[in-house]
Amino acid sequence: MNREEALAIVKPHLKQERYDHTVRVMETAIQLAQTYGVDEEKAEIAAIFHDYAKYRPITEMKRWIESTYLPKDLLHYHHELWHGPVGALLVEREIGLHDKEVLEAIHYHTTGRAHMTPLDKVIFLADYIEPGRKFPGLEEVRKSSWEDLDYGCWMASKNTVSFLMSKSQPIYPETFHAYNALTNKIKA
Ligand code: DGI
Ligand code: FE
Ligand code: FE
Repeated sequence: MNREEALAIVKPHLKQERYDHTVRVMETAIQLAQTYGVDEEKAEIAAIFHDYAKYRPITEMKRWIESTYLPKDLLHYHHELWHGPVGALLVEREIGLHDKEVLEAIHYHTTGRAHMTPLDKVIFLADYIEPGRKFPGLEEVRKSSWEDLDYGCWMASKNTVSFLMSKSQPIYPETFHAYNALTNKIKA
């Protein structure tokens, strides 16, 4: 599947603004992959499909979580977290994409996880720093992202955890696991 085919498949599943975000994540992910020696084709395809399930009805995502191998604890957290794991499942089932590394990068793109693969990190960070984003502290993350992949991910993860805590939001365990693992890695 080439870039044009993949984009044409994903487009009807997204609103225009989300499609535009997807294209920017793709461009950013390819640049990060080039910078850090990560497989560019995998980065491209994972980025194109990372938000595949973003607009699935909450009830449908809930059913997929209940009826498959997906972690049940997701049901106790915000439904915004569901589109990554459900997206990975549906990209495999509906698109027939079976690359485990690509599916895992899609699965964990919102929360991260402990010991993220280089591809996980490229997608996680590209989603956070793509040029259309506006978060407090983002310029600093953008700058670090081109100097040190772990440090960029650590800053993105730290900002997300701080933001969620400032809003008194529950934090999913994988989100903490990502932050803890990255903190230990950059201190080592
Ligand atoms: O799908 P996107 O909008 O491109 O971005 P995303 O997949 O990173 O989703 C972002 C949202 O997910 C953002 O509002 C922060 C939120 N989020 C990330 N980790 C957690 C979380 N929300 C909760 N409640 N808990 C988390 O651990
Ligand atoms: Fe997302
Ligand atoms: Fe996204």
